[in-house]
Amino acid sequence: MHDYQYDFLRFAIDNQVLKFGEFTLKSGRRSPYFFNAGLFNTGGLLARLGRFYAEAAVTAGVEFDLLFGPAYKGIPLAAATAIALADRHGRDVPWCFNRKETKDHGEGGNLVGAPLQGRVLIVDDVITAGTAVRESFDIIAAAGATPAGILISLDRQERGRGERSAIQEIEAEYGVPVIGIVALEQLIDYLRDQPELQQHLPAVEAYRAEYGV
Ligand code: OMP
Repeated sequence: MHDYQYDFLRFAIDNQVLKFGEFTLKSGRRSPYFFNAGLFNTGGLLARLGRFYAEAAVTAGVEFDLLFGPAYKGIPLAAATAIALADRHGRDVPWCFNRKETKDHGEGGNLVGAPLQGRVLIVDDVITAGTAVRESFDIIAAAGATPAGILISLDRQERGRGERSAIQEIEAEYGVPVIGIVALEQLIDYLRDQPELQQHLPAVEAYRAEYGV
């Protein structure tokens, strides 16, 4: 595990973005943990979050020309990542986002920000079964741009529609990498290392045995 991954897990757990308990997921699965990126809800938290995203993108070495934040949750994440890339990595990368509703006045269109072109890195929160992220590929294809990868906070490493993980399916289908700041694997290692969190390990491991890959 990289230092930034360890720091990110501590950051997410301390701020109760990553919680343990019983949660129903979008897929209907009952999970013993949940990651709610909406709780990075102050300027300071968002600034720190952006630095983790930027660090993960740079460490992965993926080449991209533009960041795309899918509405709604990807929008502040792409903005925070763009700021951190400029402030911390000397890279002033264009970014844009979509709106969910079509605008019929003013500048029109569903895209806001830099033109959606070149190699596009999608910035989002979590991938479980991979339903949400597929829409972004359609938007990128419709604009004639090329997907470069997906950057997310947490890869839950769960089976998607078949036996492979949702992320393996996406990687195979679209031919791009999915970069998680952390994955379930690192979360489990982290829980093993923290005496006060070890109580959550059995449920998380049982969940991985049932739905994991
Ligand atoms: P999929 O569309 O199944 O990949 O689920 C991704 C979405 O699930 C995210 O964009 C969230 O809305 C939600 N989610 C979380 O935010 N955190 C989690 O830990 C799990 C989920 C989820 O419902 O699977």
